Amino acid sequence: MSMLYAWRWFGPEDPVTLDDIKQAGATAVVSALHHVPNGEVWTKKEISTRKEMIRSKGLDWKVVESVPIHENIKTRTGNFISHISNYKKTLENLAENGISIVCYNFMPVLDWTRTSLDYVTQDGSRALRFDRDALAAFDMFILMREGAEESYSKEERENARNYLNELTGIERQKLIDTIIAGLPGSEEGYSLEQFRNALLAYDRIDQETLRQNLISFLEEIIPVATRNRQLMCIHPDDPPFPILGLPRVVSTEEDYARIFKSVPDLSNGITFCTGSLGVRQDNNLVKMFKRFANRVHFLHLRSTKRDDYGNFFEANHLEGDVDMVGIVKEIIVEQSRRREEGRNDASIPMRPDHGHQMLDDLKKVTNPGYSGIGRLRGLAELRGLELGISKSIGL
Ligand code: DNO
Repeated sequence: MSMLYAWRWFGPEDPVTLDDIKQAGATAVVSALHHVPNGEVWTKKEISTRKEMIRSKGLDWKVVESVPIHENIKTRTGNFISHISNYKKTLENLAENGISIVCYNFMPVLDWTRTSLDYVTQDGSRALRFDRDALAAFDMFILMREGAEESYSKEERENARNYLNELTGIERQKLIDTIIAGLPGSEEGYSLEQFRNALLAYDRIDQETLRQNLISFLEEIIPVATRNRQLMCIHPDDPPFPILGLPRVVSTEEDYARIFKSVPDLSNGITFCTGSLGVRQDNNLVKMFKRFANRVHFLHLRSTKRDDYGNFFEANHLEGDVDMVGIVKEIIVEQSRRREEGRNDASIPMRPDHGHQMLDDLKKVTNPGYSGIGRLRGLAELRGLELGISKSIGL
């Protein structure tokens, strides 16, 4: 039995079509109703329309990524009570449509963050990259966040200043857009002014408060998911360390352990994203996977390559710092264990996460990280890896 090969599809506007996805070797789709404003209920009708669109091409809408969490829920301010009740209603409506795996994240203000979307790698393909000096330059000298200097050492401040001085006006604007205009799948995009205000909402929210807010949210929604036999899977912070003075609570093994200890139900699970978690040297991914294997409801497989300064770029799927061979072996072992237990979630849904912009995709406008050919390469490599390991260990 193999993983369930899935592919993220952003909906009818996605330049990579459902027909393309079938040819890539995926049988399932990961999708979301991105047009529904964050915080509103996804109606049964809207969900079934999307589901039927996918089914008509012979594919299955297996995972929702993401039902976004409104900022009011993260900060427990404003209308958070009605937003949580809408969230529950959305879960009910998804369950009625037979959709049982729901991915989400609890990153304050921004979903995933990069500073460059077209970093040229050694072979000429383009990758996403995170550069600490670029982020620091944005933070201190463009956004001019109050107190930002305190987040950086003297050396970092100087490096950031030098970085900024090298930028042309166009590059500077590109940096701003990359950080705050919203990467694919993010439900929020901001102007600089809006962004400053959004950060202010976290002025009095430290790491422990944010963690408590997450747990309070889980205490409300996990019982609903359990009743509906749904699996919730929280995506790690990307990058998995604090940025822009914001707290982070889903970056390490200890963070996950605390989340699961507080709300132990099995439907409180994880989107095991090797690329996000792998950015931290102190995250031992194989160890983490083994510890939480039972709760891995969804897999994002990709790799990153970091340097000693804390910069990283997205490497080819089987290269970089992630021990993909070790992880895929553990996935196979876990799937076999579930099969023996007679669990109906023995085949874990995965998607090849991100990919380089390469070959023909270099001539197209693509969703950064989500071009067709780069992910096709990733999926092909990962399927081959799984098959090879499976055969060699006889599982
Ligand atoms: C980036 C993605 C994230 C992810 C969300 C999950 O490519 O992995 O946008 O979908 O953080 O809620």
